[in-house]
Amino acid sequence: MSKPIFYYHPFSGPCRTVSTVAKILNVDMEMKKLDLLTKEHLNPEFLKVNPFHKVPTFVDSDGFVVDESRVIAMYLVESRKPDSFLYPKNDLKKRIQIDRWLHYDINLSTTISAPMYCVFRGHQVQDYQVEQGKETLKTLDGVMQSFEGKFLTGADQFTLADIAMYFSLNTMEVYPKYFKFDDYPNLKSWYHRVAEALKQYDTEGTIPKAIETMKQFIQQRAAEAEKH
Ligand SMILES: N[C@@H](CCC(=O)N[C@@H](CS)C(=O)NCC(=O)O)C(=O)O
Repeated sequence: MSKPIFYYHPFSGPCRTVSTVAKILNVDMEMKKLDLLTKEHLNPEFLKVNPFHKVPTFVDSDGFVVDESRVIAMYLVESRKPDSFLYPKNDLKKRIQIDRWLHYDINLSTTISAPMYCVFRGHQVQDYQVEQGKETLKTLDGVMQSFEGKFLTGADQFTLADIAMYFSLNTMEVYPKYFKFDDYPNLKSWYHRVAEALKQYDTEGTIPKAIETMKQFIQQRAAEAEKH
């Protein structure tokens, strides 16, 4: 049987969520990089696979197509290792907690990455975007005050929720101009906790390398925008 195909871009946080989950579960995928900058994701061949033209997109060995990073992550667990600690099959309340955080993360990631994407696209960052992000992070940091060394479900073990939210918040590390981890100490320590926990699965240091490359790229974009 052929390997499943994974369409991705290395700068993409949602793609890193999926590749990390695949790594933890030992899912061997054929990696197909789509260069978003040269609009490879808009080519007719890929549009047939995913008319929403988004990465990550996962095509299973039988041709079944899934997109949306959090859903791909759930699918990988359900289809490969349903008992995994990442999304435990037989613990309804734990799963609902994970779902809750995954849903929360959809909104969080959009809010927190909005200013960076404005810079990326050469648009003016709006005050309301920064205010909204700061309010969201302040609330989250307050909630995390009670976490004391734990992960999002309140346990000692990370889950899909921690992975997805960690990669959503990579943007704060990549472009700290508007949102700084130092302003949110509880969030900062959770973020470092997840980074530490993921190290054992990222033996080649792919995650910090991707963050560093992305950092350089966005700084270059910001410098270009300031010149105009
Ligand atoms: N909610 C989606 C977001 C996916 C997404 O926005 N992907 C971006 C790269 S990070 C993309 O493919 N952009 C190309 C486009 O929108 O055409 C997920 O979690 O998978």
